[in-house]
Amino acid sequence: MKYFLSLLSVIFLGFSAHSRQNQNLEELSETESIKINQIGFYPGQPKMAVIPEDAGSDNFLVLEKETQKVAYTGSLSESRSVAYSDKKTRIADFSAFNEEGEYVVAIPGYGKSFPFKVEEGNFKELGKATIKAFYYQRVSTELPEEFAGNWARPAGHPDDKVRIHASAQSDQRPEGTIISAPFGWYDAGDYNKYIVNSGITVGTLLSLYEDFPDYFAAQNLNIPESGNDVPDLLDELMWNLRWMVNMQDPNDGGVYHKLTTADFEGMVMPHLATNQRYVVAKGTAATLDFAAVMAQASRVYQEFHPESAKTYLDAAEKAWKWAEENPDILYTQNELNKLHQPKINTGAYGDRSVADERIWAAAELYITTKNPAYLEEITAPKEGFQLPNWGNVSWVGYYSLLRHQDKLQAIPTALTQQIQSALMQQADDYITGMENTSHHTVMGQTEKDFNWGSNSNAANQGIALIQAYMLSSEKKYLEGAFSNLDYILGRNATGYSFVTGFGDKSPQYPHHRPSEAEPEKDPVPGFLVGGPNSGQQDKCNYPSNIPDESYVDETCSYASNEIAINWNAPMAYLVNALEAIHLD
Ligand code: 9MR
Ligand code: 9MR
Repeated sequence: MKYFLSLLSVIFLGFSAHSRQNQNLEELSETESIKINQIGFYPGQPKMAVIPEDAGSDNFLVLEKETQKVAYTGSLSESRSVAYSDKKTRIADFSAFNEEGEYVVAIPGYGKSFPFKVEEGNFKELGKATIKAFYYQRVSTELPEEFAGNWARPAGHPDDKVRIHASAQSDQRPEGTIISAPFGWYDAGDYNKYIVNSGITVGTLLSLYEDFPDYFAAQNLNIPESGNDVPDLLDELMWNLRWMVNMQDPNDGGVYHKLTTADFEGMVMPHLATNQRYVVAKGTAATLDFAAVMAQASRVYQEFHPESAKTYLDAAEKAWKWAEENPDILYTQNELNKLHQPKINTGAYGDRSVADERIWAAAELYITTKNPAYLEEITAPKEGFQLPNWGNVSWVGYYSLLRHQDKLQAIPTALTQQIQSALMQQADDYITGMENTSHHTVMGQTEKDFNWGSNSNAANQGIALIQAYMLSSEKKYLEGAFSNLDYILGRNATGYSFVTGFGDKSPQYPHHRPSEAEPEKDPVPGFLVGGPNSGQQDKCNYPSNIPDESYVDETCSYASNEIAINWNAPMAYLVNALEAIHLD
Protein backbone atom coordinates (compact mmCIF):
# COMPACT_ATOMS: atom_id res chain seq x y z
CA MET A 1 0.00 0.00 0.00
CA LYS A 2 2.78 2.33 0.99
CA TYR A 3 4.55 1.40 -2.18
CA PHE A 4 1.38 1.89 -4.20
CA LEU A 5 0.81 5.33 -2.68
CA SER A 6 4.30 6.52 -3.36
CA LEU A 7 4.06 5.22 -6.91
CA LEU A 8 0.82 7.13 -7.29
CA SER A 9 2.36 10.27 -5.93
CA VAL A 10 5.34 9.93 -8.24
CA ILE A 11 2.98 9.58 -11.16
CA PHE A 12 0.88 12.44 -9.92
CA LEU A 13 3.85 14.69 -9.22
CA GLY A 14 5.36 13.82 -12.55
CA PHE A 15 2.10 14.59 -14.29
CA SER A 16 1.61 17.90 -12.55
CA ALA A 17 5.26 18.90 -13.18
CA HIS A 18 4.68 18.17 -16.83
CA SER A 19 1.47 20.10 -17.08
CA ARG A 20 2.94 22.88 -14.96
CA GLN A 21 5.78 23.18 -17.42
CA ASN A 22 3.38 23.27 -20.36
CA GLN A 23 1.17 25.76 -18.64
CA ASN A 24 4.20 27.86 -17.76
CA LEU A 25 5.40 27.78 -21.32
CA GLU A 26 2.04 28.94 -22.60
CA GLU A 27 1.99 31.76 -20.11
CA LEU A 28 5.42 33.04 -21.08
CA SER A 29 5.06 36.34 -22.82
CA GLU A 30 6.88 37.54 -25.88
CA THR A 31 9.99 39.53 -25.02
CA GLU A 32 12.15 41.71 -27.23
CA SER A 33 15.17 40.86 -25.10
CA ILE A 34 15.59 37.48 -26.73
CA LYS A 35 17.46 38.56 -29.85
CA ILE A 36 16.99 36.47 -32.95
CA ASN A 37 16.88 36.72 -36.72
CA GLN A 38 13.16 37.55 -37.05
CA ILE A 39 12.82 36.05 -40.52
CA GLY A 40 14.55 32.79 -39.69
CA PHE A 41 16.96 30.26 -41.08
CA TYR A 42 17.53 27.67 -43.75
CA PRO A 43 17.40 24.15 -42.30
CA GLY A 44 21.15 23.56 -42.60
CA GLN A 45 22.20 26.99 -41.39
CA PRO A 46 23.68 27.81 -37.92
CA LYS A 47 20.80 28.96 -35.68
CA MET A 48 21.20 31.05 -32.58
CA ALA A 49 19.37 33.38 -30.26
CA VAL A 50 21.00 35.73 -27.76
CA ILE A 51 19.71 36.05 -24.20
CA PRO A 52 20.66 38.51 -21.45
CA GLU A 53 22.95 36.90 -18.87
CA ASP A 54 20.46 37.58 -16.08
CA ALA A 55 17.54 35.74 -17.72
CA GLY A 56 17.72 33.28 -14.83
CA SER A 57 17.92 29.95 -16.61
CA ASP A 58 20.62 27.69 -17.94
CA ASN A 59 18.36 26.08 -20.49
CA PHE A 60 16.31 27.05 -23.49
CA LEU A 61 13.59 25.45 -25.59
CA VAL A 62 12.48 25.76 -29.17
CA LEU A 63 8.67 25.62 -29.30
CA GLU A 64 6.44 25.09 -32.28
CA LYS A 65 4.64 28.36 -32.70
CA GLU A 66 1.10 27.03 -33.15
CA THR A 67 1.03 24.08 -30.74
CA GLN A 68 3.64 25.37 -28.26
CA LYS A 69 5.04 21.83 -28.28
CA VAL A 70 8.69 21.48 -27.36
CA ALA A 71 10.65 20.78 -30.53
CA TYR A 72 14.16 21.08 -29.15
CA THR A 73 15.90 21.73 -25.84
CA GLY A 74 19.42 22.92 -25.18
CA SER A 75 21.62 24.63 -22.66
CA LEU A 76 22.82 28.20 -22.84
CA SER A 77 26.47 29.05 -23.44
CA GLU A 78 28.82 30.61 -20.92
CA SER A 79 28.27 34.34 -20.68
CA ARG A 80 30.06 36.64 -23.12
CA SER A 81 30.63 40.34 -23.56
CA VAL A 82 32.36 42.90 -25.77
CA ALA A 83 34.88 45.58 -24.85
CA TYR A 84 32.59 48.56 -25.49
CA SER A 85 29.62 47.41 -23.41
CA ASP A 86 29.29 45.95 -19.94
CA LYS A 87 26.17 43.99 -20.90
CA LYS A 88 26.66 40.24 -20.77
CA THR A 89 24.89 37.73 -22.98
CA ARG A 90 24.43 33.98 -23.38
CA ILE A 91 23.87 32.11 -26.61
CA ALA A 92 21.12 29.60 -27.35
CA ASP A 93 22.61 27.51 -30.13
CA PHE A 94 20.13 25.21 -31.86
CA SER A 95 22.05 24.70 -35.10
CA ALA A 96 21.48 20.97 -34.77
CA PHE A 97 17.73 21.49 -35.14
CA ASN A 98 16.73 21.34 -38.80
CA GLU A 99 12.95 20.64 -38.96
CA GLU A 100 11.03 23.03 -41.18
CA GLY A 101 8.29 25.00 -39.44
CA GLU A 102 7.52 28.14 -37.46
CA TYR A 103 8.95 28.44 -33.96
CA VAL A 104 9.82 30.62 -30.99
CA VAL A 105 12.76 30.31 -28.61
CA ALA A 106 11.61 30.11 -24.97
CA ILE A 107 13.53 30.61 -21.73
CA PRO A 108 11.65 28.99 -18.83
CA GLY A 109 10.59 31.60 -16.32
CA TYR A 110 11.66 34.45 -18.60
CA GLY A 111 9.91 34.74 -21.96
CA LYS A 112 9.59 33.84 -25.61
CA SER A 113 11.21 35.31 -28.70
CA PHE A 114 9.49 36.71 -31.76
CA PRO A 115 8.47 33.90 -34.12
CA PHE A 116 10.79 32.81 -36.92
CA LYS A 117 10.77 30.16 -39.63
CA VAL A 118 13.09 27.31 -40.47
CA GLU A 119 12.50 26.92 -44.17
CA GLU A 120 14.10 26.62 -47.58
CA GLY A 121 13.69 29.79 -49.63
CA ASN A 122 13.33 31.82 -46.45
CA PHE A 123 15.08 34.91 -47.82
CA LYS A 124 13.60 35.03 -51.30
CA GLU A 125 11.05 37.76 -50.58
CA LEU A 126 13.54 39.84 -48.62
CA GLY A 127 16.00 39.50 -51.49
CA LYS A 128 13.47 40.87 -53.94
CA ALA A 129 12.36 43.67 -51.62
CA THR A 130 15.90 44.99 -51.14
CA ILE A 131 16.15 45.49 -54.92
CA LYS A 132 12.57 46.66 -55.40
CA ALA A 133 13.50 49.40 -52.92
CA PHE A 134 15.50 51.03 -55.73
CA TYR A 135 12.35 51.19 -57.84
CA TYR A 136 10.69 53.18 -55.04
CA GLN A 137 13.61 55.63 -55.20
CA ARG A 138 13.13 56.33 -58.93
CA VAL A 139 13.36 59.99 -59.90
CA SER A 140 11.39 61.66 -62.77
CA THR A 141 8.60 59.13 -62.96
CA GLU A 142 5.24 58.31 -61.50
CA LEU A 143 5.05 55.11 -59.47
CA PRO A 144 1.68 53.60 -60.50
CA GLU A 145 -0.23 51.36 -58.13
CA GLU A 146 0.27 48.37 -60.38
CA PHE A 147 3.95 48.31 -59.40
CA ALA A 148 4.12 50.40 -56.24
CA GLY A 149 0.95 49.20 -54.47
CA ASN A 150 0.32 51.14 -51.30
CA TRP A 151 3.29 53.41 -52.05
CA ALA A 152 2.12 54.68 -55.45
CA ARG A 153 2.97 58.35 -55.95
CA PRO A 154 3.10 61.09 -58.59
CA ALA A 155 6.28 61.79 -60.54
CA GLY A 156 8.86 63.97 -58.83
CA HIS A 157 11.82 65.97 -60.11
CA PRO A 158 11.73 66.01 -63.94
CA ASP A 159 15.33 67.29 -63.80
CA ASP A 160 15.09 68.59 -67.35
CA LYS A 161 15.96 72.16 -66.35
CA VAL A 162 19.02 71.76 -64.18
CA ARG A 163 21.33 74.77 -63.87
CA ILE A 164 25.09 74.75 -64.12
CA HIS A 165 26.21 76.04 -60.71
CA ALA A 166 28.98 78.63 -60.59
CA SER A 167 31.36 75.95 -59.25
CA ALA A 168 30.78 73.89 -62.39
CA GLN A 169 31.02 76.53 -65.09
CA SER A 170 33.15 76.09 -68.20
CA ASP A 171 33.56 77.98 -71.46
CA GLN A 172 31.00 75.84 -73.26
CA ARG A 173 28.65 75.73 -70.27
CA PRO A 174 28.73 79.04 -68.39
CA GLU A 175 26.99 79.47 -65.04
CA GLY A 176 23.21 79.22 -65.37
CA THR A 177 23.26 77.09 -68.53
CA ILE A 178 20.32 74.71 -68.48
CA ILE A 179 21.02 71.01 -68.94
CA SER A 180 18.79 67.95 -68.72
CA ALA A 181 19.75 65.04 -66.44
CA PRO A 182 16.56 63.17 -65.55
CA PHE A 183 16.05 59.67 -64.06
CA GLY A 184 18.32 58.09 -61.47
CA TRP A 185 17.50 57.16 -57.86
CA TYR A 186 17.10 59.48 -54.90
CA ASP A 187 20.24 59.00 -52.83
CA ALA A 188 18.65 58.34 -49.48
CA GLY A 189 16.10 60.05 -47.25
CA ASP A 190 16.88 63.19 -49.25
CA TYR A 191 16.09 63.92 -52.91
CA ASN A 192 19.52 64.69 -54.32
CA LYS A 193 21.60 62.58 -56.70
CA TYR A 194 25.30 62.14 -55.94
CA ILE A 195 27.71 60.51 -58.38
CA VAL A 196 30.17 59.24 -55.76
CA ASN A 197 27.47 57.40 -53.88
CA SER A 198 25.81 56.16 -57.06
CA GLY A 199 29.22 54.80 -58.04
CA ILE A 200 29.69 52.26 -55.28
CA THR A 201 25.97 51.45 -55.32
CA VAL A 202 25.83 50.57 -59.00
CA GLY A 203 29.23 48.83 -58.83
CA THR A 204 28.04 46.61 -55.98
CA LEU A 205 24.81 45.68 -57.78
CA LEU A 206 26.51 45.03 -61.13
CA SER A 207 28.94 42.76 -59.27
CA LEU A 208 26.00 40.97 -57.70
CA TYR A 209 24.69 40.33 -61.18
CA GLU A 210 28.09 39.23 -62.51
CA ASP A 211 28.45 36.76 -59.63
CA PHE A 212 24.97 35.20 -60.00
CA PRO A 213 23.57 35.83 -63.51
CA ASP A 214 21.33 32.75 -63.58
CA TYR A 215 19.63 33.65 -60.34
CA PHE A 216 18.80 37.11 -61.66
CA ALA A 217 17.61 35.83 -65.00
CA ALA A 218 14.72 34.29 -63.05
CA GLN A 219 13.97 36.99 -60.45
CA ASN A 220 10.77 38.98 -61.04
CA LEU A 221 10.50 42.34 -59.26
CA ASN A 222 7.17 43.50 -60.69
CA ILE A 223 8.62 46.71 -62.15
CA PRO A 224 7.40 48.27 -65.43
CA GLU A 225 10.14 46.49 -67.41
CA SER A 226 9.40 43.03 -65.95
CA GLY A 227 8.71 40.55 -68.74
CA ASN A 228 11.12 42.06 -71.27
CA ASP A 229 14.21 40.02 -72.18
CA VAL A 230 16.45 41.75 -69.67
CA PRO A 231 16.85 40.62 -66.02
CA ASP A 232 14.87 42.96 -63.76
CA LEU A 233 17.97 43.85 -61.72
CA LEU A 234 19.63 45.16 -64.89
CA ASP A 235 16.49 47.06 -65.93
CA GLU A 236 16.43 48.73 -62.54
CA LEU A 237 20.13 49.58 -62.74
CA MET A 238 19.62 51.16 -66.15
CA TRP A 239 17.28 53.69 -64.60
CA ASN A 240 20.27 55.07 -62.72
CA LEU A 241 22.79 54.62 -65.52
CA ARG A 242 20.59 56.77 -67.77
CA TRP A 243 20.99 59.58 -65.28
CA MET A 244 24.69 59.04 -64.68
CA VAL A 245 25.55 59.29 -68.38
CA ASN A 246 24.13 62.82 -68.43
CA MET A 247 26.33 63.92 -65.54
CA GLN A 248 29.34 63.85 -67.85
CA ASP A 249 30.20 67.09 -69.62
CA PRO A 250 30.34 65.94 -73.26
CA ASN A 251 32.82 68.72 -74.01
CA ASP A 252 35.66 67.40 -71.88
CA GLY A 253 34.62 64.12 -70.22
CA GLY A 254 34.66 65.49 -66.66
CA VAL A 255 31.79 64.42 -64.38
CA TYR A 256 29.80 66.68 -62.05
CA HIS A 257 29.98 65.71 -58.41
CA LYS A 258 26.24 65.88 -57.78
CA LEU A 259 22.83 67.12 -58.89
CA THR A 260 21.24 68.92 -55.97
CA THR A 261 19.18 71.71 -54.50
CA ALA A 262 21.15 74.32 -52.57
CA ASP A 263 19.61 73.15 -49.27
CA PHE A 264 17.85 69.96 -48.21
CA GLU A 265 14.14 70.01 -49.09
CA GLY A 266 11.43 69.72 -46.43
CA MET A 267 9.92 66.39 -45.39
CA VAL A 268 7.42 66.36 -48.31
CA MET A 269 6.57 64.01 -51.17
CA PRO A 270 8.87 64.22 -54.24
CA HIS A 271 6.44 66.15 -56.47
CA LEU A 272 6.14 68.85 -53.80
CA ALA A 273 9.89 69.35 -53.53
CA THR A 274 10.38 71.76 -56.39
CA ASN A 275 13.33 74.00 -55.59
CA GLN A 276 15.87 74.73 -58.32
CA ARG A 277 18.36 71.93 -58.92
CA TYR A 278 22.00 72.43 -59.92
CA VAL A 279 24.93 70.39 -61.06
CA VAL A 280 27.99 71.39 -59.06
CA ALA A 281 31.77 71.12 -59.48
CA LYS A 282 33.38 68.40 -61.56
CA GLY A 283 35.72 66.30 -59.46
CA THR A 284 38.25 63.49 -59.79
CA ALA A 285 36.55 61.11 -57.36
CA ALA A 286 33.21 61.41 -59.15
CA THR A 287 34.85 61.09 -62.56
CA LEU A 288 36.80 57.95 -61.63
CA ASP A 289 33.81 56.31 -59.93
CA PHE A 290 31.82 57.09 -63.05
CA ALA A 291 34.54 55.56 -65.24
CA ALA A 292 34.53 52.37 -63.15
CA VAL A 293 30.77 51.95 -63.27
CA MET A 294 30.50 52.70 -66.99
CA ALA A 295 33.30 50.27 -67.83
CA GLN A 296 31.64 47.51 -65.82
CA ALA A 297 28.20 48.33 -67.23
CA SER A 298 29.57 48.17 -70.76
CA ARG A 299 30.53 44.50 -70.42
CA VAL A 300 27.41 43.54 -68.46
CA TYR A 301 24.95 45.12 -70.94
CA GLN A 302 26.80 43.96 -74.08
CA GLU A 303 24.46 40.97 -74.32
CA PHE A 304 21.25 42.95 -73.75
CA HIS A 305 21.78 46.49 -75.06
CA PRO A 306 24.85 46.57 -77.32
CA GLU A 307 24.22 50.21 -78.27
CA SER A 308 24.15 51.31 -74.65
CA ALA A 309 27.19 49.15 -73.94
CA LYS A 310 29.12 51.15 -76.49
CA THR A 311 27.91 54.46 -75.07
CA TYR A 312 29.00 53.34 -71.60
CA LEU A 313 32.48 52.35 -72.75
CA ASP A 314 33.03 55.62 -74.62
CA ALA A 315 31.87 57.49 -71.53
CA ALA A 316 34.23 55.48 -69.31
CA GLU A 317 37.28 56.09 -71.49
CA LYS A 318 36.54 59.80 -71.80
CA ALA A 319 36.14 60.06 -68.04
CA TRP A 320 39.40 58.22 -67.43
CA LYS A 321 41.16 60.64 -69.76
CA TRP A 322 39.76 63.66 -67.91
CA ALA A 323 40.92 62.17 -64.61
CA GLU A 324 44.42 61.67 -66.03
CA GLU A 325 44.54 65.35 -66.91
CA ASN A 326 42.92 66.39 -63.62
CA PRO A 327 44.30 63.87 -61.12
CA ASP A 328 43.51 65.67 -57.91
CA ILE A 329 40.42 67.85 -58.04
CA LEU A 330 38.82 67.13 -54.67
CA TYR A 331 35.29 68.18 -53.75
CA THR A 332 35.63 70.58 -50.82
CA GLN A 333 32.17 71.96 -50.17
CA ASN A 334 33.19 74.49 -47.51
CA GLU A 335 35.90 75.97 -49.71
CA LEU A 336 33.60 76.16 -52.72
CA ASN A 337 30.96 77.88 -50.59
CA LYS A 338 33.42 80.70 -49.86
CA LEU A 339 33.69 81.33 -53.59
CA HIS A 340 30.26 80.73 -55.09
CA GLN A 341 26.56 81.45 -54.71
CA PRO A 342 24.21 79.92 -53.90
CA LYS A 343 25.98 78.05 -51.13
CA ILE A 344 25.45 74.28 -51.37
CA ASN A 345 24.55 72.66 -48.05
CA THR A 346 23.50 69.16 -49.05
CA GLY A 347 25.49 65.91 -48.64
CA ALA A 348 29.18 66.46 -49.39
CA TYR A 349 30.58 63.00 -50.11
CA GLY A 350 33.93 64.78 -50.03
CA ASP A 351 36.83 62.36 -50.33
CA ARG A 352 40.40 63.27 -49.46
CA SER A 353 42.11 60.55 -51.48
CA VAL A 354 41.34 59.31 -54.97
CA ALA A 355 44.01 56.58 -55.13
CA ASP A 356 41.38 53.91 -54.42
CA GLU A 357 38.97 55.31 -57.04
CA ARG A 358 41.83 55.15 -59.57
CA ILE A 359 42.47 51.46 -58.79
CA TRP A 360 38.79 50.65 -59.12
CA ALA A 361 38.40 52.51 -62.45
CA ALA A 362 41.60 50.98 -63.85
CA ALA A 363 40.47 47.49 -62.82
CA GLU A 364 37.06 47.78 -64.48
CA LEU A 365 38.50 49.38 -67.61
CA TYR A 366 41.17 46.71 -67.82
CA ILE A 367 38.70 43.84 -67.42
CA THR A 368 36.44 45.26 -70.12
CA THR A 369 39.06 46.39 -72.64
CA LYS A 370 42.11 44.18 -71.81
CA ASN A 371 44.17 47.26 -72.64
CA PRO A 372 47.50 46.82 -70.77
CA ALA A 373 47.75 50.57 -70.13
CA TYR A 374 45.05 50.17 -67.47
CA LEU A 375 46.74 47.16 -65.93
CA GLU A 376 49.78 49.32 -65.22
CA GLU A 377 47.64 51.56 -63.02
CA ILE A 378 46.50 48.73 -60.76
CA THR A 379 48.70 48.59 -57.69
CA ALA A 380 48.64 45.78 -55.12
CA PRO A 381 46.63 46.21 -51.89
CA LYS A 382 49.57 47.42 -49.79
CA GLU A 383 47.45 48.05 -46.72
CA GLY A 384 45.73 44.69 -46.85
CA PHE A 385 41.98 44.37 -46.99
CA GLN A 386 39.87 47.54 -46.75
CA LEU A 387 36.14 47.26 -46.23
CA PRO A 388 34.42 49.09 -49.10
CA ASN A 389 32.41 52.24 -48.44
CA TRP A 390 31.60 55.28 -50.59
CA GLY A 391 35.01 56.82 -49.83
CA ASN A 392 37.05 53.64 -50.19
CA VAL A 393 36.37 51.60 -53.28
CA SER A 394 39.63 49.84 -54.17
CA TRP A 395 38.26 46.48 -53.07
CA VAL A 396 35.25 46.78 -55.33
CA GLY A 397 37.87 46.70 -58.10
CA TYR A 398 39.91 43.91 -56.50
CA TYR A 399 36.81 41.73 -56.20
CA SER A 400 36.21 42.27 -59.93
CA LEU A 401 39.78 41.21 -60.75
CA LEU A 402 39.34 38.02 -58.73
CA ARG A 403 35.98 37.36 -60.38
CA HIS A 404 37.49 37.66 -63.87
CA GLN A 405 41.04 36.44 -63.24
CA ASP A 406 40.68 33.36 -65.42
CA LYS A 407 40.02 35.55 -68.45
CA LEU A 408 42.86 38.00 -67.75
CA GLN A 409 45.93 36.25 -69.16
CA ALA A 410 48.25 39.26 -68.87
CA ILE A 411 47.57 39.90 -65.20
CA PRO A 412 50.64 39.04 -63.06
CA THR A 413 50.02 36.06 -60.80
CA ALA A 414 51.81 37.88 -58.00
CA LEU A 415 49.11 40.58 -58.07
CA THR A 416 46.12 38.24 -57.92
CA GLN A 417 47.87 36.23 -55.21
CA GLN A 418 48.39 39.32 -53.10
CA ILE A 419 44.76 40.31 -53.48
CA GLN A 420 43.61 36.82 -52.66
CA SER A 421 45.77 36.43 -49.59
CA ALA A 422 44.76 39.84 -48.20
CA LEU A 423 41.11 38.85 -48.61
CA MET A 424 41.55 35.41 -47.06
CA GLN A 425 43.50 36.88 -44.15
CA GLN A 426 40.64 39.25 -43.41
CA ALA A 427 38.05 36.52 -43.81
CA ASP A 428 39.92 34.32 -41.33
CA ASP A 429 40.18 37.19 -38.85
CA TYR A 430 36.43 37.79 -39.17
CA ILE A 431 35.68 34.14 -38.44
CA THR A 432 38.05 33.90 -35.48
CA GLY A 433 36.75 37.15 -34.04
CA MET A 434 33.14 35.95 -33.94
CA GLU A 435 33.92 34.11 -30.73
CA ASN A 436 34.62 37.44 -29.04
CA THR A 437 31.37 39.18 -29.88
CA SER A 438 28.34 39.35 -27.64
CA HIS A 439 25.97 38.22 -30.40
CA HIS A 440 28.23 35.73 -32.14
CA THR A 441 28.43 37.77 -35.31
CA VAL A 442 31.21 38.98 -37.56
CA MET A 443 29.77 42.46 -37.10
CA GLY A 444 30.79 44.30 -33.95
CA GLN A 445 34.30 42.99 -33.39
CA THR A 446 35.47 46.56 -33.05
CA GLU A 447 33.80 49.74 -31.89
CA LYS A 448 34.69 51.29 -35.25
CA ASP A 449 32.06 49.10 -36.88
CA PHE A 450 29.43 51.42 -35.39
CA ASN A 451 29.75 54.57 -37.49
CA TRP A 452 27.27 56.36 -39.76
CA GLY A 453 25.73 53.63 -41.91
CA SER A 454 27.08 50.83 -39.70
CA ASN A 455 24.59 48.33 -41.08
CA SER A 456 26.31 48.62 -44.43
CA ASN A 457 29.53 47.52 -42.72
CA ALA A 458 27.74 44.37 -41.62
CA ALA A 459 26.52 43.80 -45.17
CA ASN A 460 29.90 44.56 -46.74
CA GLN A 461 31.68 42.21 -44.33
CA GLY A 462 29.20 39.61 -45.51
CA ILE A 463 30.16 40.29 -49.14
CA ALA A 464 33.86 39.87 -48.31
CA LEU A 465 33.08 36.51 -46.72
CA ILE A 466 31.00 35.42 -49.71
CA GLN A 467 33.94 36.31 -51.98
CA ALA A 468 36.18 34.21 -49.69
CA TYR A 469 33.68 31.37 -49.90
CA MET A 470 33.58 31.51 -53.68
CA LEU A 471 37.39 31.30 -53.83
CA SER A 472 37.77 28.51 -51.30
CA SER A 473 34.42 26.65 -51.15
CA GLU A 474 34.89 26.61 -47.36
CA LYS A 475 31.57 26.66 -45.58
CA LYS A 476 32.81 28.55 -42.53
CA TYR A 477 32.97 31.75 -44.60
CA LEU A 478 29.38 31.34 -45.65
CA GLU A 479 28.41 30.80 -42.02
CA GLY A 480 30.21 34.04 -41.15
CA ALA A 481 28.16 35.84 -43.81
CA PHE A 482 24.97 34.33 -42.36
CA SER A 483 25.94 35.63 -38.91
CA ASN A 484 25.79 39.17 -40.26
CA LEU A 485 22.47 38.52 -41.95
CA ASP A 486 21.27 37.36 -38.52
CA TYR A 487 22.73 40.55 -37.04
CA ILE A 488 20.84 42.76 -39.49
CA LEU A 489 17.58 40.85 -39.00
CA GLY A 490 17.51 41.07 -35.21
CA ARG A 491 20.39 39.30 -33.49
CA ASN A 492 21.97 42.55 -32.36
CA ALA A 493 22.10 44.69 -29.24
CA THR A 494 19.06 46.79 -30.24
CA GLY A 495 16.81 43.83 -31.10
CA TYR A 496 15.64 45.57 -34.29
CA SER A 497 15.36 43.90 -37.64
CA PHE A 498 16.86 46.80 -39.58
CA VAL A 499 14.97 46.36 -42.88
CA THR A 500 11.68 48.23 -43.22
CA GLY A 501 8.71 45.88 -43.51
CA PHE A 502 10.62 42.75 -42.43
CA GLY A 503 10.45 41.29 -38.93
CA ASP A 504 8.21 41.92 -35.91
CA LYS A 505 10.30 44.80 -34.65
CA SER A 506 11.46 46.81 -37.64
CA PRO A 507 11.95 50.57 -38.19
CA GLN A 508 8.64 52.46 -38.32
CA TYR A 509 10.00 56.01 -38.62
CA PRO A 510 12.96 55.94 -41.01
CA HIS A 511 14.52 59.27 -42.04
CA HIS A 512 13.07 59.00 -45.54
CA ARG A 513 11.02 61.83 -46.98
CA PRO A 514 8.36 59.75 -48.80
CA SER A 515 7.82 57.63 -45.67
CA GLU A 516 7.72 60.66 -43.38
CA ALA A 517 5.38 62.61 -45.67
CA GLU A 518 2.70 59.90 -45.54
CA PRO A 519 2.72 58.86 -41.89
CA GLU A 520 -0.61 57.03 -42.22
CA LYS A 521 1.12 54.37 -44.33
CA ASP A 522 3.73 51.84 -43.30
CA PRO A 523 7.22 52.97 -44.26
CA VAL A 524 8.22 52.12 -47.82
CA PRO A 525 9.46 48.49 -47.55
CA GLY A 526 12.79 46.84 -48.29
CA PHE A 527 15.10 49.55 -46.97
CA LEU A 528 18.09 48.99 -44.68
CA VAL A 529 18.40 51.83 -42.18
CA GLY A 530 21.84 53.18 -41.24
CA GLY A 531 21.96 51.50 -37.83
CA PRO A 532 23.80 52.06 -34.54
CA ASN A 533 26.15 55.04 -34.79
CA SER A 534 28.14 56.14 -31.74
CA GLY A 535 28.67 59.56 -33.39
CA GLN A 536 24.98 60.48 -32.85
CA GLN A 537 25.61 63.55 -35.06
CA ASP A 538 21.90 64.35 -35.32
CA LYS A 539 21.67 64.95 -31.53
CA CYS A 540 18.36 63.10 -31.36
CA ASN A 541 17.18 61.37 -28.22
CA TYR A 542 19.10 58.06 -28.21
CA PRO A 543 18.22 55.39 -25.63
CA SER A 544 21.89 54.60 -24.95
CA ASN A 545 25.42 55.81 -25.57
CA ILE A 546 26.86 52.33 -25.92
CA PRO A 547 28.12 52.07 -29.53
CA ASP A 548 26.14 48.97 -30.51
CA GLU A 549 22.96 50.43 -28.96
CA SER A 550 23.27 53.94 -30.44
CA TYR A 551 20.18 53.63 -32.57
CA VAL A 552 16.79 55.31 -32.36
CA ASP A 553 13.75 54.63 -34.54
CA GLU A 554 12.77 58.26 -35.01
CA THR A 555 12.51 60.39 -38.15
CA CYS A 556 14.76 62.88 -36.42
CA SER A 557 17.67 60.49 -36.54
CA TYR A 558 19.38 60.88 -39.90
CA ALA A 559 22.59 59.59 -38.33
CA SER A 560 21.14 56.21 -37.31
CA ASN A 561 17.76 55.83 -39.03
CA GLU A 562 18.12 57.18 -42.56
CA ILE A 563 17.98 54.84 -45.54
CA ALA A 564 20.45 55.09 -48.44
CA ILE A 565 21.15 53.42 -51.78
CA ASN A 566 24.76 52.62 -50.85
CA TRP A 567 23.50 50.69 -47.81
CA ASN A 568 20.75 48.86 -49.64
CA ALA A 569 23.12 47.68 -52.36
CA PRO A 570 25.37 45.56 -50.09
CA MET A 571 22.27 44.39 -48.22
CA ALA A 572 20.78 43.28 -51.55
CA TYR A 573 24.07 41.60 -52.37
CA LEU A 574 24.24 39.74 -49.06
CA VAL A 575 20.72 38.36 -48.99
CA ASN A 576 20.39 37.56 -52.69
CA ALA A 577 23.84 35.96 -52.88
CA LEU A 578 23.07 33.73 -49.90
CA GLU A 579 19.79 32.69 -51.49
CA ALA A 580 21.46 32.12 -54.88
CA ILE A 581 24.29 30.05 -53.38
CA HIS A 582 21.81 28.09 -51.31
CA LEU A 583 19.71 27.19 -54.37
CA ASP A 584 22.76 25.94 -56.24
O1 9MR B 1 17.53 65.05 -44.47
C1 9MR B 1 18.93 65.24 -44.48
C2 9MR B 1 19.61 63.91 -44.62
O2 9MR B 1 19.29 63.32 -45.84
C3 9MR B 1 21.10 64.04 -44.41
O3 9MR B 1 21.73 62.77 -44.35
C4 9MR B 1 21.42 64.82 -43.16
C5 9MR B 1 22.90 65.06 -42.96
O4 9MR B 1 23.46 65.75 -44.00
O5 9MR B 1 20.75 66.06 -43.16
C6 9MR B 1 19.34 65.92 -43.23
O6 9MR B 1 18.78 67.19 -43.25
C7 9MR B 1 18.75 67.88 -42.03
C8 9MR B 1 19.75 69.01 -42.05
O7 9MR B 1 21.06 68.54 -42.14
C9 9MR B 1 19.59 69.87 -40.82
N1 9MR B 1 18.24 70.35 -40.71
C10 9MR B 1 17.26 69.29 -40.64
C11 9MR B 1 17.32 68.45 -41.89
C12 9MR B 1 16.26 67.38 -41.89
O8 9MR B 1 16.32 66.58 -40.75
O1 9MR C 1 26.86 58.00 -45.68
C1 9MR C 1 27.37 59.29 -45.42
C2 9MR C 1 28.24 59.22 -44.18
O2 9MR C 1 29.35 58.39 -44.41
C3 9MR C 1 28.68 60.62 -43.78
O3 9MR C 1 29.36 60.54 -42.55
C4 9MR C 1 27.47 61.52 -43.67
C5 9MR C 1 27.81 62.95 -43.29
O4 9MR C 1 28.52 63.57 -44.30
O5 9MR C 1 26.76 61.54 -44.89
C6 9MR C 1 26.26 60.29 -45.27
O6 9MR C 1 25.61 60.40 -46.49
C7 9MR C 1 24.41 61.14 -46.55
C8 9MR C 1 24.58 62.17 -47.66
O7 9MR C 1 25.54 63.10 -47.28
C9 9MR C 1 23.28 62.85 -48.03
N1 9MR C 1 22.25 61.89 -48.32
C10 9MR C 1 22.03 60.98 -47.21
C11 9MR C 1 23.27 60.20 -46.91
C12 9MR C 1 23.02 59.14 -45.84
O8 9MR C 1 22.85 59.70 -44.58
